[in-house]
Amino acid sequence: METGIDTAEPSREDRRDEERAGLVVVKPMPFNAETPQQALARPQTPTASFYVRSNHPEPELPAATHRIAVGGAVESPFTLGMAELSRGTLRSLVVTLECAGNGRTTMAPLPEGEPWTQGALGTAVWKGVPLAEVLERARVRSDTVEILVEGADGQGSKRFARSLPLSKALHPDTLLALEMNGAPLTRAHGAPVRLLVPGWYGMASVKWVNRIEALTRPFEGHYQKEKYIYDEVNGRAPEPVTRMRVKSLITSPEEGARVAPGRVVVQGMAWSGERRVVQVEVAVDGGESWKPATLLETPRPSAWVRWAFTWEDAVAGRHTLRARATDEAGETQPEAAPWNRLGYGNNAVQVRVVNVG
Ligand SMILES: Nc1nc2c(c(=O)[nH]1)N[C@H]1C(S)=C(S)[C@@H](COP(=O)(O)O)O[C@H]1N2
Ligand SMILES: [Mo]
Repeated sequence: METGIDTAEPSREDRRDEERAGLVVVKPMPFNAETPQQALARPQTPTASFYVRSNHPEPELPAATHRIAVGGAVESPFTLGMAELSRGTLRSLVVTLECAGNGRTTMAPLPEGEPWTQGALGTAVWKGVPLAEVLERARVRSDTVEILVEGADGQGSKRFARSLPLSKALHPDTLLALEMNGAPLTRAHGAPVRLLVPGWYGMASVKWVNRIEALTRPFEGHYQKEKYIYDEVNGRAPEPVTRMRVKSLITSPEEGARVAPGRVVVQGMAWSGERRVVQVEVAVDGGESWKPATLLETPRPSAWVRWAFTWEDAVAGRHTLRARATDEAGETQPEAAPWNRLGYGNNAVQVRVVNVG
């Protein structure tokens, strides 16, 4: 029977459209999109809903033939295929990734850059081989200070490349990741291999890894020195953007939601770079009446923790809810994050408006 329905296998482009259907598009080309609010309420962000931040069009690297060149200040340079890499020591980690520009749109005056609201954020299970294992095989020379990891996207001086201090590169949790949420990486998230730097803002987790190089001098490329720096903050010298600042998010009730009077359960997430979150507090309406929320799981480093708070006697009308996280180093979210020219690291307490009644 002729149904008019196309039963052919979806084309690669159709599949890409599907992959992107769950996202809030910020820019179609290069593709940049936020995780939708509802997906942020889940303990792990489904890959199809996980934000995408790409500075250039996405390269397409065939897993079967792609090789990473490992060289620079090493005794034994080599190239590494994906099958060989996957025979290394595989580790799985739950890691929260947040773009350094997340929350930029609520900084004033509005900085330049992609207009991220609060959805350049997600948590996934990542599987890969420690970068340290690859560096060990290359035998990094003793005068090495940084490890450069280069992507396959962007041209010339705008090729996406970032360096890590040797200590962070050698950390056992710093992975060359091949999988996300139990499946091979999708093209948008860096297939066939990306770096994963737990606890650091997303820019460190270089997608589409092409080349790894041991450096005897600090890297000064565009994405190291001109972007991803805290620039023009009260006349201080620029500082590199590294670890994710302590932050929290209310996931329920959703923005603008209407809820019944009485008991309202407020829920959300909280995270802080490589550190554990130790406390989340909630304030109903303005002022300083912060009350402790309950952490719903044992906090782990580098991943968000879910929390809940019971708002006992919500009365009809419009109310504001705020959440504020504190980490094991005693750092707490500020009311306003330090303004900087490129609008990075906005971990200010957020205001959620809800209607009761
Ligand atoms: N090669 C390459 N890697 C990259 C980027 C990029 O533009 N090119 N963007 C970085 C930034 S700024 C972020 S926030 C994360 C986003 O990862 P995702 O798209 O998988 O969410 O990738 C990082 N890795
Ligand atoms: Mo980012």
